[in-house]
Formats: sequence, C-alpha cells, structure tokens
Amino acid sequence: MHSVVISGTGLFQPPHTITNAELVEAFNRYADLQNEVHAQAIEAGERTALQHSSVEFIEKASGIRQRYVMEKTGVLDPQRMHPRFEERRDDQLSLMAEIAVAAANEALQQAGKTGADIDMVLCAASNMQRAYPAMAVEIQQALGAGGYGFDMNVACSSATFAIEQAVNAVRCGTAQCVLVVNPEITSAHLEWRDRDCHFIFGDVCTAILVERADTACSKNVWEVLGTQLATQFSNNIRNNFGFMNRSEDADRDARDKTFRQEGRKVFKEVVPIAAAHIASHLERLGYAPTQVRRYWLHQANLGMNQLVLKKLVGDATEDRAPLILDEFANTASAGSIIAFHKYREDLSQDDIGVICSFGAGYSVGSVVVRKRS
Ligand code: CO8
Repeated sequence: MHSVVISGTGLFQPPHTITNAELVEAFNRYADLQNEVHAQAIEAGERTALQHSSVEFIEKASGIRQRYVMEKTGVLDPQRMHPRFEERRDDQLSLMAEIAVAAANEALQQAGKTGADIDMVLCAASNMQRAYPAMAVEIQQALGAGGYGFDMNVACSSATFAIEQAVNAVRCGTAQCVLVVNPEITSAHLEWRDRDCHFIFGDVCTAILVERADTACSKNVWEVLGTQLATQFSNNIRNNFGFMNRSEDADRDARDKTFRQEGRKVFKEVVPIAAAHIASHLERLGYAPTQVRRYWLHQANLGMNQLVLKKLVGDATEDRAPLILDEFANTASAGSIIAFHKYREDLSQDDIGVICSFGAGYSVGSVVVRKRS
C-alpha cells in the first residue's frame, strides 16, 4: 500500500460575472412580461402572477452576492433566460473539456508534473454535456495523459467521491498519478425562470492531482489520511432530464427537466447528516473536530455551513471554514475544492484539514488531509 498525497489544485474561473442586482433586474423584467402576456388568466384566477425576486432576500437567505458564468447575455435576456452556447463540431474540443484542461494545467504546474505523468483521469461533475464518449477520455487526450479515464456523477459530492476513487487507485498501485476534474457548467441546467432557485448556482471548474507520496515534488503537499462516503436516497433535489425523455414523449422543457429542490427541507435534513458524517470520520481516524485547523465545506448556503461548524466545534469563524460562495455562488461539486484551492497556503506543517461536500442524493463525502510540507 502506498501513501497518497494531493500535490496540486487548479481553478478555472469563467469570464463573466452576474451580480445579484443584474440577476434580479432580468428576472423581474421576465416576471412582468409573463404577467402581461397572461394578464387575462391571472385576472380570472386561472393563473398565479409571478412575484418579483429581491437582492435582499438572496443575500440574507443564502449569502450569495454574485456568480461567474460562461455566457451571460442569454441568462439576462428576459425573452430567453438561459445561456447561449454555440454547438461545436465533433472535431473541436468540447466546452467541458476546455475548462477542465485549463484547471488541470494549473494543478499540473503546482505539482511540477506534465500531462504525460497522469495515468488516470476522472471527470466528476453534476452534469455531463453528452452521453459518450466520456468527457474524461477527451480530457485525457487533450492533456497527453496515459492510462484511462471515466466520468462519474454524484451531484454536489462528485469531487469528494472521485477523490476517494483516485486515492484507492493510487494506494493499491493501479494508478500512480490521478487527475480529478470538476467542470460545472451549472448555468445550462439551472432554471433561471424560477424565483426560488434562480440565484443559487455559478459556473466554474476545479482540478485536483492525487499521486503517490514518493513521486510528489510539489512544495505544497497534503497527505490523505482517509476518505469516507455516504448516500441516502431523497427526492428533495432532483432533475429528470435524461435519455428516456424522448421515448417517454415527455416535454423536454418541462420544469422537472432542470434543477429543482425543496430548499428548506434540504437545509434541515442535510446539516445534521453532514455534521455527524464529519464527526464519525474524524473519530475513526482518532481526531476530535476541534483538532481540525480548517474545514473546506461544500458551498451551498452560508447559514448551512455555520450550523455544521457550530455542531462540530461550537463556533463558526471564517478562519476555520472559509466562504467562497459569496463570490462564486453554489458551484455544485467544485465548491469545497475552490475553498481548498484558495485557502490552504497559511496552514502549517502537520495541520489537519477536512474537505467535505454534501448535496443531491443525498450524498456526503469527506477527505481528511494533513499538511506535509
Ligand atoms: N426573492 C424574494 N423572495 C423569495 C425568493 C426570491 N428570489 N425566493 C423565495 N422567496 C420567498 C418565498 O416565496 C417565501 O415566501 P413566503 O414565506 O411568503 O412563503 C420566503 O421567501 C422564504 O422562502 P424559502 O423558505 O424557500 O427560503 P429559505 O430561507 O429556505 O431559503 C434557500 C431558500 C436559499 C434555497 C435555502 O433553503 C437553502 O439554501 N437550502 C439548502 C439548499 C441546498 O443546499 N441545496 C443543495 C443543492 S446543490 C446540489 O446538490 C447539486 C445539484 C446539482 C447541481 C445543479 C446545477 C443547476
């Protein structure tokens, strides 16, 4: 069995920002237009008028102040309300692969490696832009990597679940250097016309390099002490988009074919699951939650993270659990990895940290790391 480390991370940040003010203005114009079109039905009581969204509600309920997106004109067009992407030819690099390669290059540079050093690629995200060939295989080729690659989807927990697969492969010797990428183009499957969730998500891509400790030459190396995953079925976060839609004669634009959730139930049910999961993982490894220097938590909701922290250590400071969702919004599986990428330089040798994600499934995944150098 080999000792395993995380030796590099990378972040691709999309070129466009949408502030809450811009988002709410576009949504409210859409709502007014819809209410005008359906004025008679609303008047007759056959239809409910759409209500305005508000910046104050979004910031108070979620902590989100803005989000990055790959394309913003389509999202902010009240006649469209989703991004505008050009279809690419089969011989062009696909969009998910493009942002994955950008994030991967930063992780490789940090780790002092090249694409040729990689012998396994995991593309782990909450949606794939096509059925096959696997995104991971396209990314493998674009980077000049060897070995093999495959895609996996565990919604918001895709990154931590992939890290466990990477760690196990390296520990057992079936791979030496694994690239995990999380290209999250959430803007393409968010329902921007739904006031309850239009503010939640942002686009991004993260990358993590997992390799054998004895091959790592990076200045910033994190030993993986353990991983722990759990799932428990729930319909409270769901998206029914899929390859059966056509044969079911289903409306592919229907509300259930994009992200939907019972946000309040998710909040109440997932907080105790996540806190208990982290506590049990740490106990298994012989640590108390207060011995953890930093928690890089899933970034869905500020209040949720504060409650998880309070349950674990009794208080919730930005130093103990840094927040990135104010700038990035919820970036599905990439959130905890962005926090790890941006907020780990200040830790000292032997400090313990926990990367933890939670979300649809329900699913929860934790990775306990120790700073080596
Ligand atoms: N503006 C103004 N008012 C609003 C708005 C708005 N935009 N939205 C709702 N309201 C109103 C409601 O109508 C309600 O009014 P009333 O009291 O009169 O009924 C009131 O505000 C309160 O509404 P809620 O109860 O819904 O508000 P909450 O305080 O619960 O906040 C949140 C809503 C922010 C959604 C919160 O519940 C939350 O963050 N929950 C946790 C969600 C979560 O963690 N989800 C995880 C999903 S991510 C995941 O697993 C990955 C999935 C794959 C990615 C898909 C990408 C597209």
